[in-house]
Formats: sequence, C-alpha cells, structure tokens
Amino acid sequence: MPVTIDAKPYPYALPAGKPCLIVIDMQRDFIEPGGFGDTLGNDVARLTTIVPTVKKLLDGFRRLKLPVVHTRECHKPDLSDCPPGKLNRGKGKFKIGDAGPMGRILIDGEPGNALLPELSPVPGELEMTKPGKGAFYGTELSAYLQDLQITHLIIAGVTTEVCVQTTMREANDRGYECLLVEDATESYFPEFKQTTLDMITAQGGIVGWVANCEKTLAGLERAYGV
Ligand code: TIU
Repeated sequence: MPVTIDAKPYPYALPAGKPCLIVIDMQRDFIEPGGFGDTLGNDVARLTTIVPTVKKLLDGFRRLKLPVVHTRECHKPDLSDCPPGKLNRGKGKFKIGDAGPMGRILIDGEPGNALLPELSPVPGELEMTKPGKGAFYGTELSAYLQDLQITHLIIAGVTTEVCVQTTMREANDRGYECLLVEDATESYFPEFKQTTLDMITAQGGIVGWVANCEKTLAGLERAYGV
C-alpha cells in the first residue's frame, strides 16, 4: 500500500520514487509594491502571508532530500519572448519592460524579478525562468522531470488562479499527479483562490489534489523520512 497525504478529494498516494516541489513565481514582482502585480492594480500585501508556509515546505523537502524547482515569470531584455498580446494587455502605470521602482518590469535579471531572499534556492535546486503563465510552456521543466523520473508534483506559489492553476493543468495533461498546498498558495482575490481549489478537486479531482502544508509534510515524512 502506498503512503498517502490526507488530501481532498481523497488521499493522495505518494510514489515509490521522489515527488518534486514546484514553487511558482515567489518573486518580488508579484509580492512587493512597485512590481508587476502592483502595476496591474492589485493589493500585493495579501501574497506575503504565505511566505512562512512556503519556507516550511521548502525546509521539509530539503530535510528529506527531495527535489525542488523554483520558477520566475519573466522575459528577455529585448522582449523577443513576450507576445504582443501579453505586452499590450492592461492599463497599468507600467507595462512589461518599462522601468519601474524595482527595475524593468518582469525582465530577467532585474531586481524586481528576483525570488524573495528568504525563499532563495539552495545548491542542487533548479531556478528556472518561464515566459508564460504555465511552468511547462517554453521551459526545460519537462526534460528536467523526465531525467529524474518524476511522476508526482507538489505545487506552491502565486497566484493560485493564474500561474499555479495554469501549471497544474499543463502538468495534468502531461500525466503528472499534482497536489496543491493550499496554505502555500495565494491570490490577489480570495474568492478566486477558493474557487480554484474547488475547481481542482471537483469531479473526483479533475485537476488534482489539495492539502495543507502540515498534512503534506506529515505524509512526506511518513513516506521518505528515515
Ligand atoms: N496577475 C496574476 O495574478 N499573476 C500573474 O501574472 N502571474 C503569476 O501568477 N505568476
């Protein structure tokens, strides 16, 4: 019998191999004032509440020597990887590529594009840039996971209904079994977060599973602890 995580809509069976943690876009652009999220008109303060929980999850994966991937949504300085529809969308003060208070908005290498320092990767973890909302589009993620023979993804990060949900759906279509850690993800819109959790777990887990950090770590400890 596989070890399970106590999850909704029913227990999430952990694999004999290792699951991988994917931390989506915990970058200053979305979480601090003056970045892309702020420029889109959002109250970014809501997103800081999950930082300690994401850290706890990272600490658990590190303790158990399980793989971790961090993503950053960003574009090349010449914007050649940003489609016009994305570039021109919105009516904020700044557009992607404009000079904002934390450097050019959503551009790789700018101060605002860095991951929050308290959630920085440690050696051995993959930090990956992504030009889209999903973590599979235009990235090395598929090849990386295949190399490690990973079949199960534990997902955290922001925002729940945009990059997190898109990544889960992309992963689902590629055959991965996904669990979203509900207190390690957040949205600018509380109702969108709740609705996304409901969508994921509806219809017998049409997109995947949802569990809190404590239950996730307890299951991982049972399965992979020594
Ligand atoms: N705007 C919003 O909610 N999210 C994004 O633009 N990107 C991510 O979710 N990372």
